[in-house]
Amino acid sequence: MASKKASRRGFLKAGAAAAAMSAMQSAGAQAAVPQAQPQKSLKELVGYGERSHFVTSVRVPVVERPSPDQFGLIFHVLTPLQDQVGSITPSSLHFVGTHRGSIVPDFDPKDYRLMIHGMVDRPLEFTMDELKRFPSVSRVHFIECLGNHSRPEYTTVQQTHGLTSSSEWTGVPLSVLLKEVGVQKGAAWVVSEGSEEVKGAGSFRLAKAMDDCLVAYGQNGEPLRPQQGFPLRLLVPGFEGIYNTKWLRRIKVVDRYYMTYNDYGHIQKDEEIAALTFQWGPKSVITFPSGGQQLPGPGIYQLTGLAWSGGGAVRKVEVSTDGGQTWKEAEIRGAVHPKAHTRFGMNWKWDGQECVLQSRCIDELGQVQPTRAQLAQHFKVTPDYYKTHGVQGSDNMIQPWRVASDGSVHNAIA
Ligand SMILES: Nc1nc2c(c(=O)[nH]1)N[C@H]1C(S)=C(S)[C@@H](COP(=O)(O)O)O[C@H]1N2
Ligand SMILES: [Mo]
Repeated sequence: MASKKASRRGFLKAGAAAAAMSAMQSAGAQAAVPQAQPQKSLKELVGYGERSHFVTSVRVPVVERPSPDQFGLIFHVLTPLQDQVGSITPSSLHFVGTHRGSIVPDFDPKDYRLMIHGMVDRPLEFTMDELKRFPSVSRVHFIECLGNHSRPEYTTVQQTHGLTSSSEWTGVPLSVLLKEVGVQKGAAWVVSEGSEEVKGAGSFRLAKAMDDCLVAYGQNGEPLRPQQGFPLRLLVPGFEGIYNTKWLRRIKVVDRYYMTYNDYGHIQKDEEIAALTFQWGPKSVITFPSGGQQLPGPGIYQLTGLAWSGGGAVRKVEVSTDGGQTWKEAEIRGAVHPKAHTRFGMNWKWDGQECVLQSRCIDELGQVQPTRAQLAQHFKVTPDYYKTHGVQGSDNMIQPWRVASDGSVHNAIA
């Protein structure tokens, strides 16, 4: 290994060379022999590709409830954040928010209609083809379910944070469609409704609808996946997941807040907590090293993770490797989009001692991701409160990971 005086570049080179050496030794220094992939149907693979069978990363159900359950229904399933590279979630690994007992509907886009009505001059129904005659926009945004709570008993980042994913969504700005129908004076809220049995309806302010919402038919370069709302969903960027109505069939412009199915289990008496369930605060998590992973030994690693905020773009991410005593700015490694997962990373040398790793996101509004202790102080509870209670509002608290001296990594929420 290089001396202390060596440049960082030289040091990294030496580290990489040592790592390559040990990898070769353990492989018996034999070159891999290329082998044909087992293929299910060559014809199918010509039409639509498949990942390598060596890649096995999968979604898993939340700890609390199996999916599918005994009735064949899907509850929440979690994105494998620990395996992801870059900042876009592959569509097939996008988390799935529960549809509360409904099956995923199977709509023929030819028969599909979106209706916009209520306090408008010209109530209109749009076919999919008509929607595609409006200029499209493509934007990268995260979706995150309010159920994304970290708990001491969760062991992996998939369990603590897997109810968030980020995609490039393509569609028509809702503001364009609202101008088309002509919003009347006195209108202040919109109600959006889905098409499955429980409808997944929700209300939010007209100001948000006119700002950055999208009526989306595309996801990562192709039509939405059925589990994400094929053929049409609403994107309410930065807001709690529940507002992103899937299988969107109706938007009603109204003059007041409408109680909807979304209020079930979400309505809050405390105004401050209620406000916290609209827009996500700044949030981040280290995905490597994270809970359940194993470091082979001391040396240089790429510490990496994702940061995002409902308040806009990520301005910077800071990382602490000493339990929060000191913080260092991480590198942003990839594109920065407002209200989207943003990849960060840093070169990190693990000396083999037990340590606690944490990241914190600072967004373009200057909002700083809080620790559990800070949140407890704010809500006037002891930090122990969160051992047995959920977080008030949405959970954007800093996630600590403890690296034990044997290289194993653990959830350090205490
Ligand atoms: N129609 C409909 N839309 C819905 C829901 C629903 O049950 N029905 N669930 C919501 C919830 S709670 C979340 S978190 C997001 C999840 O989006 P995803 O499944 O595409 O990840 O969808 C929202 N949209
Ligand atoms: Mo959700």
